[in-house]
Amino acid sequence: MGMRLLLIVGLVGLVFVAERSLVAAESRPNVIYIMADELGYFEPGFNGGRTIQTPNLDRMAAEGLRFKNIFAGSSVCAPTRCCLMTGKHSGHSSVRVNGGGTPLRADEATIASLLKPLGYATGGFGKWGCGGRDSTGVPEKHGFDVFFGYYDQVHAHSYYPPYLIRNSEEVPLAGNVGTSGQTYSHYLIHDAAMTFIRQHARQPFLAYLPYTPPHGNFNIPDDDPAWALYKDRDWPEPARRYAAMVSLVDRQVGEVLTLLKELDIEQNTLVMFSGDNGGADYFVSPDHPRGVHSANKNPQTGVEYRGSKGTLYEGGLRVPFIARWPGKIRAGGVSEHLGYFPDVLPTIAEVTGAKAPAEIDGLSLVPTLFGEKVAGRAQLAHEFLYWEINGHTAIRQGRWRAVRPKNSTWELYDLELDPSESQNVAAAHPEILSKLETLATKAHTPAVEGTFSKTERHERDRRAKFGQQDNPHAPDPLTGKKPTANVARPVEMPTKGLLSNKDWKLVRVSSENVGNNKYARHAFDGNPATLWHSRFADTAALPPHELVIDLGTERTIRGFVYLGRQDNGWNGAIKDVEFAIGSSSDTFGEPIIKTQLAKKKAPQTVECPSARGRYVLMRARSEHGGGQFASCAEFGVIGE
Ligand SMILES: [Ca+2]
Ligand SMILES: [Ca+2]
Repeated sequence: MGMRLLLIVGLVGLVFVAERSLVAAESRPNVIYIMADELGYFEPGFNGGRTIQTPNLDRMAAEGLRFKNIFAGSSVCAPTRCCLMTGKHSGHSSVRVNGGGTPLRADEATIASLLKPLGYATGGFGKWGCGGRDSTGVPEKHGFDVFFGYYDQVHAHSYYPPYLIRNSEEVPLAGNVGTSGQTYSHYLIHDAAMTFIRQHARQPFLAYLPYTPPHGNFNIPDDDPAWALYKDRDWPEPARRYAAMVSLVDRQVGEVLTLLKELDIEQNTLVMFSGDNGGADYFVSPDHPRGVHSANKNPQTGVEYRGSKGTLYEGGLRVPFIARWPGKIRAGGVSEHLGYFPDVLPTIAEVTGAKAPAEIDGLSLVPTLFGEKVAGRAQLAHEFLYWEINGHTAIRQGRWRAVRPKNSTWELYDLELDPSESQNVAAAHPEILSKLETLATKAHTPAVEGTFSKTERHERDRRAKFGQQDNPHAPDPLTGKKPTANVARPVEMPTKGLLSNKDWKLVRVSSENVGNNKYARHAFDGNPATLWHSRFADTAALPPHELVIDLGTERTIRGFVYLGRQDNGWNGAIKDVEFAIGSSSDTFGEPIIKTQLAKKKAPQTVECPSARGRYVLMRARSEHGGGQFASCAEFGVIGE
């Protein structure tokens, strides 16, 4: 069936359904959509997870329908939220970059703007990510009566911000300075969501709960009951905090379901729960190359999904996804149906009697949710699923999946034979690849973002991550603009005994965070306020992380000096490290010294046996936080 014919069938189906099942105003159902930020596909118990306790989600899945193949709209936070809210895929959506506050256009319909005219109370609680303050994308201009939480995603990096946002106004949080404080923001967000549901129990409501946990910082108060479940495990602390944050969300989902029962509205409420993008493979180690919690590796079969958050392989896009509606959705079902986030808008439109806009890419999941008999029609299948982000492109059609990584050529995978995308079969099936390429080319249109009327409040929200909201000279925490301003009193490197770095050249680096201006050359530019950081903006690079430097001429070397990052972050503080000296930049022998660095701001000297060489290598093997990053503000060489 050609794309056009399928499209026509799809549109006719939508119009037909919208008219046939127009829901009587007095019986319109409530809709709750809960989304955890970064939850990996295999992490919840209902998808096989073994390290994290999710009893409430497991019960919700058992009482409802578990989708095995519903994919995220995109592989990072903001673009995926845009697809969810607007029903468009990422070749048609407006928010396609992950800067944090990129706005929806004023003219775009969202799930909330469709439901509001039908008499729905519409509330959002958590991380918006579809437009910063004073932009065309703010939620209160897109159908939400109230949105409480974070508008900008950089603001949302902190669980102790000095304030949260409610309908573009600041709500102060007592005792918070950005990096720490007394008021855990997510408790307030969840409380506000519960209050909203309670207040609107007697009228139809939409509650959109894009909760921030378990997205890092990996913070949860020590007195939270979820922390007690993991505090004594032998994982790095961030891995324990992460698990506790997932169990926190699990507990809160349980509270929402209990509240529905208490209010006697669970028979009239559709609840959906999902992750937002593919798992990030957090907390990797030699024993756990795909992370302690195995986000993209089936703990039961060992089958892995390639890639993780930020990529467009399966691991970047697979999310846990369940739906529950007692009496409407049969309990304990499992669906293989292939769909993605753009399907959520037409699904909610159909169950509420709203009319979905014509230009969306999603297909209602109602026949799958309620059964084709009840729905009175078959489930429509997508002709293809399409994704793009940061120059990467991917398209899926049935068993076939074509992926074009940034600046590379198309790859083709047969997911039926090769779910891990390990064998590129492009050469064996040129006709299939050619067809998918054509579809992908047609699916892409240039992004048209919304706009800001002014940016001061938006920039203030981003600085609030570090409690720097009142300092207009502080740098943007994501872009690093004005980097020196972020460092009040950077520690200078010692000069005595160090070789001059005037003629040094960077030979190579394992990865650098170009998107954040944290270049490798910053590790020896003489400015302690600038730093090298390994890549994390789109996909995280895995350790080891290396810097290779050409000293310009052969030297006698007696040691090294490491200066950790001087801003407020500890992310990237190197723990296990080794240094090597060579006469060629291509081959280094055994490291001349292996040691551990401390987590501190002061320069750290590592002495080594005296050796001669022109090239030095620093190899970071682990980070103090147990994460996959490395950073360095300055690197010095002791010698003559
Ligand atoms: Ca995310
Ligand atoms: Ca520097």
